[in-house]
Amino acid sequence: MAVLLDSVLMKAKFRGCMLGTLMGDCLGAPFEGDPGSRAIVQKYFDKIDGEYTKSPIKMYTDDTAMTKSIAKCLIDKPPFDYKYLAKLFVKEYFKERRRGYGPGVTQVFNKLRSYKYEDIYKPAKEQFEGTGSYGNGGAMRISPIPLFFANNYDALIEAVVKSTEITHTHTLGVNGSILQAIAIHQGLMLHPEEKADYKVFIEKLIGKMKKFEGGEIKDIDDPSPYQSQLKRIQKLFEIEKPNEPVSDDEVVACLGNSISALHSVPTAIYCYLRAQNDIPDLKADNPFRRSIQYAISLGGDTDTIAAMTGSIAGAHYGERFVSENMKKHCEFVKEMVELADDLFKVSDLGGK
Ligand code: AR6
Ligand code: MG
Repeated sequence: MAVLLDSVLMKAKFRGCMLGTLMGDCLGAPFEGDPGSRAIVQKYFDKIDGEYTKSPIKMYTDDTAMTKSIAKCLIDKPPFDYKYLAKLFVKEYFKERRRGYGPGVTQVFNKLRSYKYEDIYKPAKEQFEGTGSYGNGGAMRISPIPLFFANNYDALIEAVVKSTEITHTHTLGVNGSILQAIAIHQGLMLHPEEKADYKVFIEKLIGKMKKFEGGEIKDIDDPSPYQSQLKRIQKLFEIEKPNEPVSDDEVVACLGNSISALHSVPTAIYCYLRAQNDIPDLKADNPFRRSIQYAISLGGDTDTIAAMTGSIAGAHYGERFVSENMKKHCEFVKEMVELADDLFKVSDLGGK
C-alpha cells in the first residue's frame, strides 16, 4: 500500500471523497426505497454521463447537509468543537427541513434547540426508549473526519465517536460510523492507479474493528456483528465464478440495503470493492461511476449507500475519475469542491 502520496494528489483525493458523498447522495436520491433495477439505473447513468441534455438538477439530501456541517466545523474550529457541530446540524436542519432527514433524528434537533445545547449528548441518548439510534445517519456524513485526521488515527476515531454520538448512541450506529471512516481512510492511502486487494482491505478492517466489538449488544446474539458482515463480504467474493456472477438479490440478502448502519455500511464497502473491476451486465468504464451506479442498482436506501460508496471510491481514485458530465447534474458541486479545498488547507496534509 502506498503511504507517501504527494500533496497535489491528496488534494485531489479530498475533492474526490467529498464529491463522492455528494454525488452518490444526489444521484441516488430519486431511487430511495426502490426494489433495485440494473436496467433502469443503467439508462439513467448513460443519460447523466452522456452528452449534456437539460434536465432538473438532482438535489442533495440530509447526507450532504450533515457532511457540510462536519466539514465547516473542522474548517472553522479545528481540531473539533462538538457543541459548535451540534449547532451547525440544527441550524442546517431548520434552514431546510425537507432534505429527507431520518424520522428520529429530527426529534434530537428539536430537543437540542429547546434544551439550549446544555448537554449535547442527552437528546440522542433518549432516542428509542434509551437504546439510541442504530441508523446509518452517523456513517453517511463522516467523510470529512478521515480526511482531516488522515495522519492521526487515534484522533480520527475519537472524532468519529464524539461527532456521531450527538445523534446516534446505539453501539451499532457508532460502530457503523467507525467502519465507514476507516474504510475511507484505507481508500485514501491507496494510489489511484493501484487496486485494493479485497482480501487485504477486508482483513485490515476486521483487525481494526476487533478493538470496538466483542461486548454485549442488546437484542443481538452476535457480539461482533460488523466483523461477521465483513466476513460475509469475503464469502461473496469467494463464491463468485466467471460464469456465475453474484446476483444483486444475493448481495442484498447477504448484507442488506436498509437504513440501519449494520445493513448498509458493509454493503457500501462491498460495492466499492466489487466495482474496482468490471461487473457483468453493468456498463461503466470508470470505477468511480461504476461504484455509485452499482450501489444504486441494489435499491433500498440508495442515496445513503451510494453516498458512502462514493466517499470511499472518491478517496481512493481522486477527482480525476469524477466525470464532468455527471457533475453537471448535481446540486452544490462547486461549493463541495471549495469545502474540500478549505478542509485540505487546515488538515495535517495541507502543509500548514
Ligand atoms: N430501535 C428501533 N428503531 C430504530 C432504532 C432503535 N434503536 N434506531 C433506528 N431505528 P434515525 P438516521 C429506525 O431517525 O440514522 C434518511 O433517509 C427507526 O425507524 O436516527 O439519521 C437518511 O438519509 C428510525 O426512524 O435516522 C438515512 O438514509 C430509523 O431507523 C436514513 O434515513 C432511522 O434512524 C437514516 O437516517
Ligand atoms: Mg438517506
